[in-house]
Amino acid sequence: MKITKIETFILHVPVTRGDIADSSHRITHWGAPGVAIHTDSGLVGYGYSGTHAHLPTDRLITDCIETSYGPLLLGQDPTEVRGLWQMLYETSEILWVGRASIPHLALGAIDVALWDLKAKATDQPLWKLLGGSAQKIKAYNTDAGWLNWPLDRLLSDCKRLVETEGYQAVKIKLGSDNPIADLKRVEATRQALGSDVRIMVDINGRWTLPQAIQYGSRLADFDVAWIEEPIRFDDVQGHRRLANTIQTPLALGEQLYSKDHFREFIHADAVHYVQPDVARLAGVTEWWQVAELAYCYCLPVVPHVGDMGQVHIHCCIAHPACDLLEFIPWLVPWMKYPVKIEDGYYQVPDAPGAGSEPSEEALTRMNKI
Ligand code: 0YR
Ligand code: MG
Repeated sequence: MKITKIETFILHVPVTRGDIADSSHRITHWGAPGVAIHTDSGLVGYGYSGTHAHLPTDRLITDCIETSYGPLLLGQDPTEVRGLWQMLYETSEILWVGRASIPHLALGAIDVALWDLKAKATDQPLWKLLGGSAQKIKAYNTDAGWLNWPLDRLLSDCKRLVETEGYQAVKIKLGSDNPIADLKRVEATRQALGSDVRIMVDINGRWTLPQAIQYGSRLADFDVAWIEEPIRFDDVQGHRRLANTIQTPLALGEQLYSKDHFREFIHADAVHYVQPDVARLAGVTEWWQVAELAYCYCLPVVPHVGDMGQVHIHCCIAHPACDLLEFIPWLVPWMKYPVKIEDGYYQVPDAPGAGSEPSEEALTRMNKI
């Protein structure tokens, strides 16, 4: 099989519940800038990154795919995924500006498309190609805990997820200008959901280390399962000091671009729940390396879903470090084989591929951007 054509797309979809905010971002749309890799076999592989639907920067990603990586892929055998990843990563002109940000996101989309092709070419879902056995992965839901929800909406949304939809775990956003009000939201959520539900909190990097020590230490009173990105994303020493100071475990990784970043956090004992993202790392290839690293340190891997779980469900089924995965429903109406959750568990996908192929309707619309 040979690669014959590289085509890019940009999909912007409305977030399901209108206008949502965490401590650092307020968004109305999610972005999926990506690539379709065509082959002489007729099979097409799809991969995409996850963004805040900002057209100028999404175009930087698709331009990088088209003009920097694309020509290097034409004529290659797409099933040699790891070899191609290494070749693309080490292309010296790109490496000079790469290793993070635009080129890394672009490489991630390409890598997912290559794994999608390889799985389709062998007629199996990616989790099987990666060597996994069918198992349901528990989902935790992030789509009720937005920071711009008034308290009554936060509580009624969380209760609906637990009592009606069957989730056993929810994440709520903190990091407002008023940390005392934040703590009251956690307390009220715990009271509303009872003691058996897992509650996580996400600061999205907003607190200073002293704030994280002061307020983070009170989260244990509400049996919070983890505190996510409590302080600035890249601060290894700050997270290490926090991990040594408060009882609540730390989760992070959605803003880390490479296995090198993860190695520094893990080696410093600065993280407990490891959250790599195929859409931020350079795809499944690098995600797998991070998961292996975490597994060797006996740390659970709970991916962040820049892809909205479509590819991650395959990775989680296949990797022994995973038994829980974030769920946000934004891409469900736009994918050919959208992820399915029943009673709080991701169902096992059975279609061949990586789950990364948009629906025909989405593809038609995308091409108009
Ligand atoms: C909104 N998940 C997150 C959303 C999410 C963000 O910007 O994307 O809250 O990525 O932190 O854990
Ligand atoms: Mg987060």
